[in-house]
Amino acid sequence: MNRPPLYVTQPALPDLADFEPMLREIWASRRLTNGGPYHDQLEAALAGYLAVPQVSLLGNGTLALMLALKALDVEGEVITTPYSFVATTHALLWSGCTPVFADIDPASLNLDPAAVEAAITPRTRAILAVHVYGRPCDTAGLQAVADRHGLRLIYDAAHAFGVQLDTGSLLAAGDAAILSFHATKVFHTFEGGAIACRDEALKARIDLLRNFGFKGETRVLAAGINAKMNELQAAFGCLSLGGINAEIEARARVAARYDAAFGNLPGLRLLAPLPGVARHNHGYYPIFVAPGFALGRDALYEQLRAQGIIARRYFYPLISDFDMYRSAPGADHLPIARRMADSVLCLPLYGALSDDEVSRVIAAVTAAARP
Ligand code: T4K
Repeated sequence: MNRPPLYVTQPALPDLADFEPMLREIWASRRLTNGGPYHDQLEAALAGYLAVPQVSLLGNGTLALMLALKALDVEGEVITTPYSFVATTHALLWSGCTPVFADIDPASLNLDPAAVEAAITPRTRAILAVHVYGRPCDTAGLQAVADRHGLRLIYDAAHAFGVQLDTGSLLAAGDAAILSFHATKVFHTFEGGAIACRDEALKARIDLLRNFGFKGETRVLAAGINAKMNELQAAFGCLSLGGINAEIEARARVAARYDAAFGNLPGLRLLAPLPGVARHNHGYYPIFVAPGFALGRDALYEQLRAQGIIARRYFYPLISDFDMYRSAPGADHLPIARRMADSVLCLPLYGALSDDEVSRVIAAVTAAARP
């Protein structure tokens, strides 16, 4: 029987019929980009939904990282995590900064504040932390390190759309948090991104930088770039925001079935929920293949692939293991990050995954666990 492949994710799509009137409106108005009505509507809607004071829409998450660094005038050394998508570190190079790697905490898989503090030098200017898989960093611990040493604190929250702490939005932590609205994310606009922050003046600077640095028609105040989101993407975002809670709930149901099926499989480690999280977004479902499992991680990856289950090794290799980053400060001693990267496998997780498809993934992983 030829079954269609199951990918690690699939973008949620609203009914095309609901998008058509929006397209007609855009056609009729000929307002395609440069801060049109859908752009402004989405910016306001996201500030409300995400419960953050300021949101600036951008072309993608990578540009958001670059603009956050630029808007906060970050130069010099920036301490960051090796356990992320390569865009996190690339943004530092594009911004003329020097990445310095520090190890992660084994429970959160995010930067360990003690390791960050140990990596500080007189040239350190900022911390770029990632809420990997939408799991919150130790925001209080990182803020304390940043405050003690006068550093900027930027969060790559590409995975953390809609994550709420008991104390409020995770995106309110630090000087700024960046989001990705790429097609593979819980909330997407095909491509897209944003910066969330608390400071109105910082938002004004980001808004200037995303449009070439223009202030009005005749003045350019900074070496800005083109990082704008267009009206098609923004209209799509306005529409799909209406379905986001249902998408997250559907993902939560899939994750709960995986939890129940894999919780006691020998040699498989799942991530324990972190304290203080009021709402998770279920963007990813990582499992960690330990020595007690019947197969090694790569053998499991191949075996699932042969059955049309296209799991992904997010995040392997470590960023610090790519040739271009191998000699970066800190790259040679990251034992916890290395252990996680060598054992991780992200299973298919998205709202449209059917019960039968979830059963198919569970059956395949469970069968592989038998020696
Ligand atoms: N910071 C972090 C922590 C990030 O994870 C990312 C991006 C960024 C920053 C940068 O944000 P952006 O500049 O991208 O906005 C994907 C995404 O391209 C990337 O956005 C994401 N992180 C990263 C974790 O994953 P790939 O190369 O693994 O994607 P790809 O094309 O192999 O897609 C994975 C699966 O998703 C496919 O097998 C099928 C499915 N898919 C994908 C696309 C693009 C679809 O069904 N439809 C689609 O249109 O990088």
